[in-house]
Amino acid sequence: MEYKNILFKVDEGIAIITFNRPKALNAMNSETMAELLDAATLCKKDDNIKVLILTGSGDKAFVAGADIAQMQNITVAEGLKFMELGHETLRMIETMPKPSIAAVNGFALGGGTEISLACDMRFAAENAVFGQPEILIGIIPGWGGTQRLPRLVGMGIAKELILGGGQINAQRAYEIGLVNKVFPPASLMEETKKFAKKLAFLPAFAVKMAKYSINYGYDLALDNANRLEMECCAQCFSTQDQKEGMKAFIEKRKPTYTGK
Ligand code: DAK
Repeated sequence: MEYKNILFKVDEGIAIITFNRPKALNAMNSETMAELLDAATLCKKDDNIKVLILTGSGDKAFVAGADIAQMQNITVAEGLKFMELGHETLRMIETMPKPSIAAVNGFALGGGTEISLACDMRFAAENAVFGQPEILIGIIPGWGGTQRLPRLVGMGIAKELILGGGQINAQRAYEIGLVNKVFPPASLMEETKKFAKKLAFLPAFAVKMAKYSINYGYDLALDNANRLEMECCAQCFSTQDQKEGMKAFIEKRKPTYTGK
């Protein structure tokens, strides 16, 4: 697929998808969402890609929401189609067997916050702004905001943001656990890549099992979730990386992982 609204590059096992409609503050129209789905699917399938980073072009916005100009006159059926495309894309990113980081470099409103919520981690520039302002224009979040936000920050704060439509800065996002780390804007990408590199060198199967256990255990009853964790952990003993990791520990040297 030829990309018009995103940039996609891969370097040393780290894929970077950059939303690239700066004139509309990288607002997500259906074309951009289809491109994100395509690029993220490539990341999921390519074993050479270890980590995915999502970010926005320019210094003002990550994604300023779903494209209001495109949405303003759509029908219920068209709205449902746009929502399904978004949900399919974000669920795929959320469950892909490798970590994803949203590097939020400015406005992440509405769909922008929702995209970041589907990533495993959110790193923010000091000038980042989060919020679910959909209510202010007569709708509600349509790409998982009403579900992922309460799971991450709790029901009370999620309701404050979704029902009130307010915006919060990076510091507040950090305080409520929406954001993992905050950096000066100029060092956001460098710091995100540094962390991604660390993840990329870890044993891939263990990373996959850890993410799987967290994702699919979260909504289970504790006994079932613990059973899932046991199965995931036990599977790690089938890998060469587990043998290497433990051998290297005993021999007091750094491990060399092969992803096998
Ligand atoms: N959509 C389309 N264009 C946008 C946009 C957006 N979300 N946000 C900004 N732009 C465009 C502006 O229209 C403007 O275009 P021109 O006038 O220059 O042609 C350009 O980007 C620059 O924006 P501003 O001039 O407004 O820049 P400011 O610095 O003054 O303000 C801002 C920045 C981010 C505070 C402001 O642009 C703003 O409030 N933007 C809208 C934020 C927002 O409400 N986002 C939530 C959108 S709703 C669903 C699927 C998904 C969703 C819901 C349902 N279904 C399919 C049913 C999710 C919905 C949303 O995300």
